[in-house]
Amino acid sequence: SELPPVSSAARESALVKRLAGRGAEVASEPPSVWFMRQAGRSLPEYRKAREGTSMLESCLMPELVTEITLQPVRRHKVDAGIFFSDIMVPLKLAGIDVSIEPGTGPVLTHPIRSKADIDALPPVDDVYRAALEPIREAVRLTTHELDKKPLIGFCGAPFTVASYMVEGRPSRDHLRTRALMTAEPELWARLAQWVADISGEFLRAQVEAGASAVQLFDSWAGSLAEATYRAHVLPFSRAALDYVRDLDVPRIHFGVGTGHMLSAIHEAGATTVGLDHRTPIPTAIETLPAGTAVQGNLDPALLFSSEEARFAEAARIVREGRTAAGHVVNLGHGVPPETDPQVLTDLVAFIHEQ
Ligand code: 1CP
Repeated sequence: SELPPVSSAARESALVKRLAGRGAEVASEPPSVWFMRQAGRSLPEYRKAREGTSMLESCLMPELVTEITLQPVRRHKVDAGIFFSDIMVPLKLAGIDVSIEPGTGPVLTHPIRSKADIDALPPVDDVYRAALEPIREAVRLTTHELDKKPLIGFCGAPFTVASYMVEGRPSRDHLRTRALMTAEPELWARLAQWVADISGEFLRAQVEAGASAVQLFDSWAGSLAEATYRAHVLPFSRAALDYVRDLDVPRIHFGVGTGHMLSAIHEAGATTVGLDHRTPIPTAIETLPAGTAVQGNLDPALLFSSEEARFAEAARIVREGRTAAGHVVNLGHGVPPETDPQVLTDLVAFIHEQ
C-alpha cells in the first residue's frame, strides 16, 4: 500500500544525529534513549496483543507489528521505536523450518550438521525478496504512525544467527558453531555468507521502507577470541552491513561481552558501537576512532535495584556519554521480561531531565 515517504524529521532527529556521530549539533537537547527489547513480555499490553498468535506468525502481521512496536513508545516516551520482529524471521521467510518456543527461544527442526545441509540452503533470490513484503508493509505502517520519531531496523549477525542454525536451539557456549569455523572453514564461510545475504536483504528492506537507523545484533560474538572473530566472523558481519551502506543511515553494532574487541566490532562497518554494562564508556571512547558514536550501557540488573542506585548510574552514563562524538542511552542488554514497566517509564523521564 502507498503511504507518504518517511518524515525527514525522523531522519534528522537528535537520536539519529547522535548515532551518526553528529552529537555536537544537538548538544543542548535532552539525552536520547531507547531500550533493547523495549517491546515484549514486560508489557501487559504486549501479552494481550500476542495472545493466541505464535511469535513468528505475529512478525508477519503488519498491523500487529505496528501496534507492538508503538506500545513502548507510547508508554515510556522513548526516543525511537525498535521494529518488532526477530533475528530468526529471515530464516522463516527463506523457508527454513524454525519456530520460537515459549520459554526456550529459537528452535530448528533440522539443524545444520553436514555439507549436504549447507548445499540445501534455499537461494537468496527474487522469491526471497518478494517474501519480505510483509516486513516492508509493517515498516511503512509503523514509520507513518511514529511520525517524527525514528524507527530502528535490525537484523541478526551471521555468527549469532548461524549459532542457532548449527546448535538447533539456544546454547550457552556455541561449541559446535565455533568448532565448525576452524574444522571446516570453507563450509562455515558458505553458511555465514548465506546468513549475511538473507539478513542483509531483510535489513535493506526495512531501511528502504522507512527505518532511520539500523542495529546489527551479534549478541553472542563475545564468546569468540578477537583473532577468531577477525578471521571467521568480521567479513560476514561486514557483508550484512554492506547491504545498507549506500542508504546513509547510522549503523549500530552490538554484542554482549565484546569489550575485548571493540575495534574489530567497529571495523565491521559500524558508525556506532553498542556497549554492554561491563565496558566503561570512557574506555570505549578512548579505544574507538574519533567520530565513532557509542550506545549503552546501563546494567539491566539496576532495573531491580533501588531508584537511587539506578538514577545515579544513569546520570553518570549521560555525563560520560557527553564526551563522545554521539551517545544514545540504552541498557547493556535487553529488558528482562520480569521488569516493572513503571521503572522504565520513570527512568526515561529522569534521563530526559539530565
Ligand atoms: O515469548 C515471547 O513473547 C517472544 C519473546 C521474543 C521477543 C519479544 C523473542 C524470542 N524475540 C522477540 C523480539 C525481538 N527479538 C526483538 C524486538 C524488538 C525489541 O528489542 O523490542 C529483537 C531486536 C530481537 C532480536 C533477537 N532475537 C536477538 C538479539 C538481541 C538479544 O537479545 O541479544 C536474539 C539473540 C534473538 C533470539 C531470540 N528470540 C527470542 C528469544 C527468547 C531469543 C533468545 C534466546 C536465547 O537466549 O538464545
